[in-house]
Amino acid sequence: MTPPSARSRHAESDGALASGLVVAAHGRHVMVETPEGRRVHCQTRGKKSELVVGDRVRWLPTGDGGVIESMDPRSNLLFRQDDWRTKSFAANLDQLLVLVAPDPVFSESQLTRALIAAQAAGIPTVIGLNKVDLPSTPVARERLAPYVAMGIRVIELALKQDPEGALATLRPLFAGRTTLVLGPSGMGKSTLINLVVPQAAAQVGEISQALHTGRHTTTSTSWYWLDEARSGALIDSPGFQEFGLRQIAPEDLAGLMPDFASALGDCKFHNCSHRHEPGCSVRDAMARGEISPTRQRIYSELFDELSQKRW
Ligand SMILES: Nc1nc2c(ncn2[C@@H]2O[C@H](COP(=O)(O)OP(=O)(O)O)[C@@H](O)[C@H]2O)c(=O)[nH]1
Ligand SMILES: [Mg+2]
Ligand SMILES: [Zn+2]
Repeated sequence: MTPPSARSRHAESDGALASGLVVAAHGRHVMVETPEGRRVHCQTRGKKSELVVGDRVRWLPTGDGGVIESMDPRSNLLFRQDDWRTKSFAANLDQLLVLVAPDPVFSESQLTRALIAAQAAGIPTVIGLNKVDLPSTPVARERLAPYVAMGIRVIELALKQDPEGALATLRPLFAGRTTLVLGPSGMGKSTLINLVVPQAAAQVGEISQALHTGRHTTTSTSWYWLDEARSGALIDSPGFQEFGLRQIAPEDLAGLMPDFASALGDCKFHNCSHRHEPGCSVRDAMARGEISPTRQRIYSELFDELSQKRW
């Protein structure tokens, strides 16, 4: 039976609930921004919060703070699933920008994993090749050619050497949208944030103080407004070592890799793994040179990884 206190609490809160956007989350502590732009330090009722940056919530004002009562349904959630834990990046994204560069050399496996996670979550992705002023740029372009061929947009940037040119490319891409920026360290993520976000440090400084994270802001996910009107936003997520895709079944992998997906549908075996079976339309496409050797290797490695039992 529902205790009377819980029932009345619910009845009371119905009329008084406010809406808001989660701009930072740390344990049970959540920073909620009201539609007017006021930031309220809220707490969740449960022990641990599932809320992530980008979530929309209903909250109940309590003196100087608030209590989260519910979360609105998400349009999407980008997350990675390592062997033992799920790490959510952010929710309700319009797009993902993955930043790479010729130097340090980026991992194509990490890039592919981010693209697969985004595809599985239904989030459009753009690849940003930064530091195109460097002499090794043609090598990086060559490595990205298969991604261009499979229909992914690749934009070229020289965030440090040509900030004006970078802004001309990025402003229309970011305008009116919520964009998560991901990238291994050293690719230019901080340079990008500082270039496009007014008062970047100030926007996150007070939050980490208020939530008592006691950690440097780069270790938690940050929300940045791009304009006074708060119409466009960037989300900066901390770097990662692993990018597990345990949420994906091996048989779904090919369908989430566009170069593989376009070759699907004509395999002799309905449960074809596209690795050694005869009469495989994906392997036919490989033989015709339509799928790059690197992508084939990554597919194989991922297929094995996702096929392994966890226990
Ligand atoms: N040559 C070159 N270096 C850049 C460019 N953008 C950023 N960098 C440098 O790359 C290094 C890493 O940049 P940073 O923004 O800290 O990368 P983060 O680790 O992804 O945040 C710094 O030394 C930057 O000055 C660029 O367009 N060209
Ligand atoms: Mg950085
Ligand atoms: Zn096949």
